Amino acid sequence: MSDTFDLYYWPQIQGRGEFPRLVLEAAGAPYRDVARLSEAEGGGIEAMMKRMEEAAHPPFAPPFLVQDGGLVSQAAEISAYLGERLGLAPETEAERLFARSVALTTADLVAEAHDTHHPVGTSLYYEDQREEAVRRAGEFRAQRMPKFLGWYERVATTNPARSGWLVGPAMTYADLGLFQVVEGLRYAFPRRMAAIEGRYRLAIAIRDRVAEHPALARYLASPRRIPFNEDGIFRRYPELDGD
Ligand SMILES: N[C@@H](CCC(=O)N[C@@H](CS)C(=O)NCC(=O)O)C(=O)O
Repeated sequence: MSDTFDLYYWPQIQGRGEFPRLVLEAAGAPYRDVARLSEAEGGGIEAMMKRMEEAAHPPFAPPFLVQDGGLVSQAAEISAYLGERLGLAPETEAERLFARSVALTTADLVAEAHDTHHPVGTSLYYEDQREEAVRRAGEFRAQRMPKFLGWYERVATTNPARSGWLVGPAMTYADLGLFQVVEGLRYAFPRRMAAIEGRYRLAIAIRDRVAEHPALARYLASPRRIPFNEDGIFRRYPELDGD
């Protein structure tokens, strides 16, 4: 089996591709970020679309991963697939199942964060749904952010391994997902996060420990880490933030 992974995702944003990318980076795995390569290198967006069209198991949308001709799609499933093969998943079956549940819940949070700026339709411009976005973001800040962050806090608190990580005794892809959503929420809702994140000490401590992981610290300081921007999932629109 080839140990090189081909990750396919939109080249201008962190988006959902960042979840599997963090697993590859943390593990130090050899991978190609195919849509970010030049056409001469066999990359680019057209190469990504072609790969999707030709797939026997077609993904609905990027991100997807190709290894040895096999294709895995859905950010949470790719993260679990990689984590379980690259030493970033727990060992027991019960913990492996729960780590997947955590990653899927993180995907739910990502979808809700996206819908704060696109509550009416993904295909419409933000400017054409700003009013609804303000209302949706208000509910997200008041109800959903505390509910999701409080749940991560509870998961870390009740982890029987008492490791300070979300699942089992060591850092897993589930913790990398928590890191990414904390970073995203801090970017998109800086005022709200400043007001509430002190309530989630264990969850924020996980974010900090992930950021200090040597391979990830190198990655985060590198040009491979695309800055957050207003084309991605987590967008900074001041009118959507508040205490
Ligand atoms: N549930 C999927 C969602 C994939 C998805 O929505 N990808 C976005 C980019 S982040 C996309 O390209 N969507 C195109 C579309 O929905 O038509 C996942 O978590 O991977």
